[in-house]
Amino acid sequence: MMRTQVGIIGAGPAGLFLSHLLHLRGIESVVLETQSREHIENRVRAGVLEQGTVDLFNETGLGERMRREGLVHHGFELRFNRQGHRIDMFALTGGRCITVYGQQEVIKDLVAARLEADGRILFEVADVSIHDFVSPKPGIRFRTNGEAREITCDFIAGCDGFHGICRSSIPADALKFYERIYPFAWLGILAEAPPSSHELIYANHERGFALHSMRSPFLTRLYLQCACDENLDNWPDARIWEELSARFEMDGFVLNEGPIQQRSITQMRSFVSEPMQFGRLFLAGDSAHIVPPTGAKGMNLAIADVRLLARALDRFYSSRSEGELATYSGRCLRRVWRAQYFSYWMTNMLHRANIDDAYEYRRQLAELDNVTSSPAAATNLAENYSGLPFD
Ligand code: FAS
Ligand code: PHB
Repeated sequence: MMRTQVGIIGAGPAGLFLSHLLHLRGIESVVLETQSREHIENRVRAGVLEQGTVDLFNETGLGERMRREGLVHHGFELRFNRQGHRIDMFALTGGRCITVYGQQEVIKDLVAARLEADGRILFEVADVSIHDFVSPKPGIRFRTNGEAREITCDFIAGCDGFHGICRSSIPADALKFYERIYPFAWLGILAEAPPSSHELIYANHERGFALHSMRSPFLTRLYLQCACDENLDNWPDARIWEELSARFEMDGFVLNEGPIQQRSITQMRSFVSEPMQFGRLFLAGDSAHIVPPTGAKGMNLAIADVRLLARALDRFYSSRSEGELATYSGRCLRRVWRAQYFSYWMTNMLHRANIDDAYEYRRQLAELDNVTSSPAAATNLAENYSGLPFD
């Protein structure tokens, strides 16, 4: 029987950063992860860190490689009607910007920091279940190397993502779900090609949405809107490049092509499960909420949740005060719903849900014209995209 203070389910950005923050406060934790270390360190997902996330990583000793390899961006481009319009985040927000640094790099840095501090991360566990989390002595059962094991702890952090077991372990009548499913998905590729622009480009073309991002001066990350039931087999490289070029078309712009290293389809969903806590079980990140990736909020929200959870747990252990634990969910949800609003708004401004709806397309173009010509509208976009200051 293992014993710890905080049992953490899931070694994604939420679980690993929580474990790191607790360690800095002298609080013990154990992280359980179903996948291998190699798998989680190579899973290509998010790419954009908000200003607040970057500041937190620097303040907590995680920023060294991010500062060296991350790409600091002061703005990004909205492209429509074959014209590019730059949103100057840095100027509009008084100096806030984003850093492009792949989620897999964040995971590598977090795993390295935890293992260097003798943190306990159990990879490739199976049959994880959580118990007695309404009591002051919750427990976690799992199998590792075929052997049944158990951990007793004071608290459980459910950081196991949308498909994990923690949210579904809470009695259904204690939860309320809010959901929006979008009638499109993203086909994403990672290509060995130098970026075609030094910043991100979000394009709303009559053929549909496309996004140009990157991972390094040699790796471009690209997405194009596709059908929810799209089959990657119908997208040979030539078709992917042809469609992306068409959607980014603009005089003088050339999309650099190269070997495609990785390709995937990501479904688009908005989802919130309330409350984010039940007894001594606290949910953080994708286990409690999902946003469409258009606003680049998913990973940043996970970090914001565990920043509050670590502080609340520190108050408990340092002064036996349960006040911040009791209000954890409400305090997270204010930021979660602001991100839900922004991600929903940006997704609907940039994607063509119905390619035949001519009115909707002209309305979108007018919205884009407004947000790129009104300083007030552009400031609102810049403030949300670079990340709202922490409470
Ligand atoms: P995660 O899902 O990252 O981590 C949960 C971890 O728990 C995983 O490692 C999983 O293996 C593990 N786990 C699951 N069940 C378990 C169990 N029963 N026991 C133990 N461990 C268990 N966000 C963006 O901002 N931009 C993007 O472009 C973007 N693209 C994405 C593409 C895909 C395909 C997906 C799925 C998500 C994407 N996201 C994107 C969102 C993503 O970055 C998440 O917001 C972020 O990973 C959330 O982090 P966590 O909450 O830690 O959850
Ligand atoms: C990425 O680089 O993967 C990325 C960037 C911005 C987004 C989504 C994904 O909105």
